[in-house]
Amino acid sequence: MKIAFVYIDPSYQHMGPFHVGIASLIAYLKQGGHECQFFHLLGDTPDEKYVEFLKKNRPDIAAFSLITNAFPHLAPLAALTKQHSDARVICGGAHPMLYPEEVIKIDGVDMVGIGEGEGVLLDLCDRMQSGGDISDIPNLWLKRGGDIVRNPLRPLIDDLDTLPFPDREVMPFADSFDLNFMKRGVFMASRGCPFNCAYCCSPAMKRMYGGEKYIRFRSVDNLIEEVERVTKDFPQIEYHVFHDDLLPMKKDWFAEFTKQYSRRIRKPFEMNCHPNLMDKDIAVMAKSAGCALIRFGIESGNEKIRRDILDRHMPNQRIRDAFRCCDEVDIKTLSYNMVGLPHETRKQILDTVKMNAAVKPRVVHVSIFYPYPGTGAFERCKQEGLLTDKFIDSYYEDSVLEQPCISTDQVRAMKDRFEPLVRTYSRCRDVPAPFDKLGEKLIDLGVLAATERCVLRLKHRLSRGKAPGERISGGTCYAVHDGEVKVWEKK
Ligand code: B12
Ligand code: SF4
Repeated sequence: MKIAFVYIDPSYQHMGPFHVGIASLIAYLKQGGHECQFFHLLGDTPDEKYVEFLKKNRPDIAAFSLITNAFPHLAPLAALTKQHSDARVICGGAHPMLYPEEVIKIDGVDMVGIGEGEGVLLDLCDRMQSGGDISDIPNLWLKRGGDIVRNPLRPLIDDLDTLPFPDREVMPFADSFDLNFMKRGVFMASRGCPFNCAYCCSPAMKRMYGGEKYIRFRSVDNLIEEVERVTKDFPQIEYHVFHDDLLPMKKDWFAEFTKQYSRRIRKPFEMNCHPNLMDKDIAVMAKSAGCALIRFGIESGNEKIRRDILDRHMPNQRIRDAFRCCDEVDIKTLSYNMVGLPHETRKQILDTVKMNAAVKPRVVHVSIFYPYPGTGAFERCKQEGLLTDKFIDSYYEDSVLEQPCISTDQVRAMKDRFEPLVRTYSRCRDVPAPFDKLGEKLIDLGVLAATERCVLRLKHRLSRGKAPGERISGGTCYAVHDGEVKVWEKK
């Protein structure tokens, strides 16, 4: 069978055309004897280019990988696929997994893959090839006559080492190196996360699988073998990125990983960690293996918002300690932050700004809260009537919430001013007491008054040609280059 993977990527910013999930599926299907093709569909890709791709490659199956922000692009693409090819259309990925009913309804979509995609796609290709019946494949939902057949979930892949390494040819991995300093290898060592943050899709997927063992790790040997191979195949690579939800989740595994990584790879790397998991041991192990950057979710600097809205349970001191552990061994840090959370006021956003000013991450990442269907946060926003039907391609641009405690323009203004404010509060903290506290109070007052002015300026900029929903500020990009974490503004 010829299967064409389409990566709908409207908010493409700086990461290039590599998608670990699709690369895993391609490797699995190739191993099963099927021919895979790939189309990277960006926000500005003209329809003609996609039609040309279909006509040239004549796939039997068009497989769309979708996150929520890409979903509104699906209907016209499914229609184009049907109009210009004989391909059956199947969708999978985070959004179809958590919202299959909505996806299967779309005209032109024949099937939806729920859960992990490897087994369902291989069974589908094999059965279509042999002319067999496809209606009872686990993880597959399909249209049959006027009905929808909803097959149950198959068990999760228990041993991730049984999977082939993600394919880096069909999806042109080397093309991602064209972008600035981003000469990096990209890997996943695990699937799943033990935490239950209300805004995240990971717990929603875990719930879908009930009591099954959701968190799985590849063996260190298996992972390091892939890293070695990629380092050798792509000598341009300067550093490696582990996209796992939390790479140091299991201390023993991480100890073994860092030991082998430092011996066999010797390149800087970056990873995600959770403040609750971070301690001196992890920091020392990470440093010994060449870790250049650790990314932490602060998300909100206000304990009440974290606990009551985000289901992230940790005191402020824990966050400060986690960053301090990294500072002590000279590992740079990145903080993820959200503004415009449900019921969040400008003052509470300032708590997040101040937390960043206190822990001084090398890279500050800020986005506007976006509730993903299937998550606890989405349900809450829906129940409380906070959700609008606005569609946004990227959560750097706009809020989909409407709430009395803060206007959308104020959220956008706070998002736009977040990083300069972190710098300002940070400078204030360097002033001796009691002037530091006094300075902070004055800035608080200034900021709350100034956001009104910012909102007016923002409106002025919008009226000069930036439509609502278009990106206002570029935000921050970073990469490890010459062993240092370099930061630059997105265009
Ligand atoms: C690495 C990562 C990134 C990387 C790389 C992107 C990528 N897709 O590889 C970067 C940093 C670029 C990124 C960016 C973004 N990401 Co991201 N990312 C992740 C992360 C941490 C891991 C993805 C991964 O590799 N998973 C492992 C693989 C094996 O799983 P998978 O991709 O889901 O694929 C499996 C199944 O979904 C299925 N499948 C996938 N495609 C298909 C297709 C078919 C036909 C079938 C049948 C099955 C199928 O089979 C695969 C193998 O089993 C996930 C969280 C997570 N733990 O999954 C978030 C996640 C996917 N990202 C998310 C978001 C929101 C974004 C951004 C929009 C953020 C932003 N505003 O910039 C962008 C969008 C970029 C884009 N267009 O894809 C959300 C998506 C939520 C949602 N409901 O849509 C997630 C789920 C995190 C979250 N908040 O909960 N991301
Ligand atoms: S720690 Fe990260 S990956 Fe885990 S549930 Fe929270 S946000 Fe999701």
